[in-house]
Amino acid sequence: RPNKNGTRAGVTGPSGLLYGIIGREQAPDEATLAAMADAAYAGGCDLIQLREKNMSTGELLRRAQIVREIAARRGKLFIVNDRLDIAQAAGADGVHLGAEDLPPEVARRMWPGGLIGVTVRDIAQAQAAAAAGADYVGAGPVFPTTSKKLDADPLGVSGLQAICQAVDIPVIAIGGLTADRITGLQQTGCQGVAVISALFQAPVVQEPDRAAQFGTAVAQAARRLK
Ligand code: TZP
Ligand code: MG
Repeated sequence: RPNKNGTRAGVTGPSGLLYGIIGREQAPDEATLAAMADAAYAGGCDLIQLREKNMSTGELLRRAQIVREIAARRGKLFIVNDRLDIAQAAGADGVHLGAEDLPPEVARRMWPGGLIGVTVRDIAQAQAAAAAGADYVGAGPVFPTTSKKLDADPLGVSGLQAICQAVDIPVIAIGGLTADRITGLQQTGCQGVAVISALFQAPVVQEPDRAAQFGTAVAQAARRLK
């Protein structure tokens, strides 16, 4: 939903955005997914992306509906990875697309008001995503990560900065990010950070008493981004 500036709610803003990514490796069953998503929002996530590979459409839709409901209750954003159809069916705010998914210009035609994010590994891909109508790019991996098998070398802080300088849309850094490493991104111009393991590594979020503090260090580091 474009606002007056032509940007969309949520990904632009004065403070750094904390973007949590969760899937069945972190939350195997629906009750755990609900508890972890709720804890993540409580702990400072502005947005959660549901990222599931090789899951049946029915199961994915149910999991998307669970996170959608929690996001709505907390007034936070929710995005589905890969699947525009599931994102729309669940009433999500948007979809995140990679090289093997719908091209962003096609997704934009299908979903004019959706929040559309695109994975990029270099400047050329970032510029192409911006030209195709993406609302933000996810740039990475910035650091080595064990959460995804990747053939690309890490961008490093300077590679991330180069991408930030090359596009006008928000850049969300991803890959191997911890609170300390996020603090090291302050000069890059990235708008936010996307995080899997530093947020969702068991057992922290599975202890209800710790939910309130959950993610606080990561969230505080993210807030200090531009
Ligand atoms: N894309 C690039 S790195 C990555 C994805 C999905 C994984 C990030 O996970 P972590 O655990 O925060 O390094
Ligand atoms: Mg994808």
